[in-house]
Amino acid sequence: MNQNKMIHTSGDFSPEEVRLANRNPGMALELMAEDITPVGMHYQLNHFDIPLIDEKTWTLEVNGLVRNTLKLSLEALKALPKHEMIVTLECAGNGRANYEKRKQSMPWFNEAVGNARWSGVRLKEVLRESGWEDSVSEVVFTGADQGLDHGIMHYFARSLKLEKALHPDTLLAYEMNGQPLPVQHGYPLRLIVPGWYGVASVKWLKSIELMDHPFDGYQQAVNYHYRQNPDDPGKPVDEMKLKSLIIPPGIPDWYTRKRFLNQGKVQLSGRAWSGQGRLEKVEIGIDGIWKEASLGKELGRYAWRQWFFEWDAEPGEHIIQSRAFDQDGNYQPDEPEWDESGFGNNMLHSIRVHVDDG
Ligand SMILES: Nc1nc2c(c(=O)[nH]1)N[C@H]1C(S)=C(S)[C@@H](COP(=O)(O)O)O[C@H]1N2
Ligand SMILES: [Mo]
Repeated sequence: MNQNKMIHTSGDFSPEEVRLANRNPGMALELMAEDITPVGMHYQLNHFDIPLIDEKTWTLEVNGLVRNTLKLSLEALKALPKHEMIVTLECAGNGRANYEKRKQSMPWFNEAVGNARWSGVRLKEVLRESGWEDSVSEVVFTGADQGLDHGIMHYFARSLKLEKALHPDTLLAYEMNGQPLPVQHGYPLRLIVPGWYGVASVKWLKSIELMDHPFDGYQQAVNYHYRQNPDDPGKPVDEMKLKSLIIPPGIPDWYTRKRFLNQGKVQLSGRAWSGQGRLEKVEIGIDGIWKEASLGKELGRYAWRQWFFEWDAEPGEHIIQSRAFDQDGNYQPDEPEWDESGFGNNMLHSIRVHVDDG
């Protein structure tokens, strides 16, 4: 796996990490007060340069082991039945910077998440038009963005097993929050694989290829695997793990982001989600004493859920923590589980606050 050799680091962030952080904005956590993340506040993860696509000349090609090769305009796609879903997307690297030893990559703390309304056409509607050979097992999605990673030149591409591609909620989206896809989120067309980490949802789609063998592209076969060590063959990153986050209460100090509150009743809130759609409850810990939060309304099978917790804040320093539980009794760990690439860190969220008596 030397194609996947990684540098781990502690402490100061490198200029490369800061540059990636500037190119890939996160969601300001206070925006979790909104059910739907406004377009400009949704996190972004762009591996290479954002491709500028002209919708007049763009087509989606569907090829490979199909009965009919297709070249579909955006208009042709829009003529198919429209499907809409509210979907929480999170980057698999969210939480990477919270590791003691982090991989040098995009240094997310907790902000690589957003919840949007995506609409478009079910992928299976398009695959029904192309048809496929009996031998087809895998579907490859290629974006228009190209670059190098570990010396390998490629277009960003990912695959799904045929069964997942045919799932009624696997979507080819041309709208986000009721508007044409913004350029940074994949204009004119992107895949949305709800419940899975964001990497599956290929942006700037230019082609879909049906194959009878596993796809060996870099972002599929090498990158985006959970690994315990560099030689570990690893397990592919797919469903989003159970997670919860806290809207930082009170007011911040500009530079340190430390939080300041007045004593008395504070309404704490945040969001929780599970890629499997099996969120059961959220617990809030105040200085290590845990109590159950109440849950807000369900926005949909694939959407985050708001939680609320009233806290009677007493003067002093406090640690506020949140952890979600699923219907199988799993809950977020106290410490990150090790991963070579810093993928899938779903440790509980902690915020330190200072409560004033004034
Ligand atoms: N073509 C293309 N698709 C892509 C990416 C990319 O760099 N290129 N990044 C992926 C990753 S890692 C994530 S987390 C999501 C981010 O989607 P967003 O920027 O719309 O939030 O897009 C995925 N799809
Ligand atoms: Mo990602």
